Amino acid sequence: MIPIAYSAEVNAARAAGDAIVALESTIITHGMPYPQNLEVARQVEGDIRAAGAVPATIAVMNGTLHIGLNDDQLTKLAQSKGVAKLSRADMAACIATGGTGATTVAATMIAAHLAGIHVFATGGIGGVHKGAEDSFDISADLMELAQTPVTVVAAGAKAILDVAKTLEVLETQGVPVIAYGQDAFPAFWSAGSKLKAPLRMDDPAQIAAAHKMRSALGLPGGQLIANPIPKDAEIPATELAPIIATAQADADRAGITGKGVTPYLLQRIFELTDGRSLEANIALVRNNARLASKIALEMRTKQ
Ligand code: PSU
Ligand code: MN
Repeated sequence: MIPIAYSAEVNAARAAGDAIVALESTIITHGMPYPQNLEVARQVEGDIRAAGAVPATIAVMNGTLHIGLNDDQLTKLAQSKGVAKLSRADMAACIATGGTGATTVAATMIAAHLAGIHVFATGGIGGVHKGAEDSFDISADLMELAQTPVTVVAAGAKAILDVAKTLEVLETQGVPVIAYGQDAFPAFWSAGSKLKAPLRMDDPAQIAAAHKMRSALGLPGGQLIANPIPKDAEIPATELAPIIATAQADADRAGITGKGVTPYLLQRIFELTDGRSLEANIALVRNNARLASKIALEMRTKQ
């Protein structure tokens, strides 16, 4: 038996067959500093409600897998220090031993699928890190997209990653990568990039239809929807490149490895941009929540 707890609004939405959008919690505990993390978590949930869907923030707390958090639980999570970062490898151990942990994209997809939720909004996915040919640091998020049927809306992949290699792995794994409303694969803090996305769609209904067609064809796995950051919030890639290089060099010098790499780089870039990276991050997560809500509504109406 899985110790699983649904929030009141998610429970009601499940019973009524309403549209639900899953949200991850690592972005809260490891991706943004307090108190902005809590403000953003609340804003994103509000954006989803305003769009006519129901938010389900996912986390493990004291051995229970929560699908949807109430405001007390969200606040507690946003304030906690040293919370575990859970991916496919460690989620079961955390639940079985009564632990507390935030879910990454991979773990959130697993939980969303268990709960019958098909759509999930986040900021950026994990990917192939620069220097992966030596470190082998490739996020489990990519393999999860290949096996768990959840459509994930993100703003592309961060330039802290090797984005070209990330796209190669996604192709190898058979994951549809769909840019929304443009040809280029968006570069997280910037809307455009030199890389073309393998697929493009301009309509949330097409994205929902493609998700269902995968399952009809018997294909496992989900889809990655790459939604460009709104133009008024973007930071030019040329401005960020030297900052990312500095952050990467600092991480190497400090000997950061494994799960520590992504949170370290995000925090260092936040410091080096005087918080501007966070402003952009907030704008793009909210934008992704709005698109995910539209997709979730389409999935429901045509079921
Ligand atoms: N990328 C971001 N912000 C984040 C993360 C990635 O721009 O907060 C988090 C997500 O939870 C993602 C995880 O699933 O980091 C990937 O970590 P790793 O590279 O260790 O797999
Ligand atoms: Mn990693």
